[in-house]
Amino acid sequence: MNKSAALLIVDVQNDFCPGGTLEVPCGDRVVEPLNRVTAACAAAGLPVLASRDWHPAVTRHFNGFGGIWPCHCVQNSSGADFHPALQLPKGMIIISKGNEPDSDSYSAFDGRSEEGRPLGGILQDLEVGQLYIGGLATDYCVRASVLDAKKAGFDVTLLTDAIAGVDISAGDSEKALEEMGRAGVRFCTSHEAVRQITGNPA
Ligand code: VGL
Ligand code: ZN
Repeated sequence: MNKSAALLIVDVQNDFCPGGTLEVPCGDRVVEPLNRVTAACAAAGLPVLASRDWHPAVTRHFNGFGGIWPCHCVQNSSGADFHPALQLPKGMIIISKGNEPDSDSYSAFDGRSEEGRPLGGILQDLEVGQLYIGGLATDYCVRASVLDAKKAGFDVTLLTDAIAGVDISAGDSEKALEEMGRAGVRFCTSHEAVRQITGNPA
């Protein structure tokens, strides 16, 4: 049986965008290319999934409680909302992660849908074989989600114009891209992805 493709949008939330509490430089630049691929998927009937960082107010992930990060993406806060310009098609699946107060849960594969189903199982049920992935941040949640997707056996394509990194240390995103490349991840732009999805020149 032919397995289908799907789009996984990682953590495109207000707190990771300009003005947010854990601002990724130019984080909002991912929105337009992601919307392009989302529209192509919606038109082709392919699943779109969006992960969100969904932390309790007290978690070891935050610097007030032993972690390294400023408070961000607290459950039900406006900082945890998806960026307002991100287009989310009807029927898209939200994956929440980081709800546990003891873990960082960078990977979307640590997350669950609103019905409590893990991402890996959802993708299996949808008979997804190929994942296009983009979002925030290249060196943390995108990296972890991409590597987990490869480990789980998916054919993974990273959308190179739809990612942005935190780069706490200069070069972190570069290193993450090299690591993903070594793991066998493919790279393409949102325009190339649209061409692949629609089979038409875009
Ligand atoms: C992320 C740092 C802390 C991410 C989440 O989404 O990449 N980064 N929490
Ligand atoms: Zn977080």
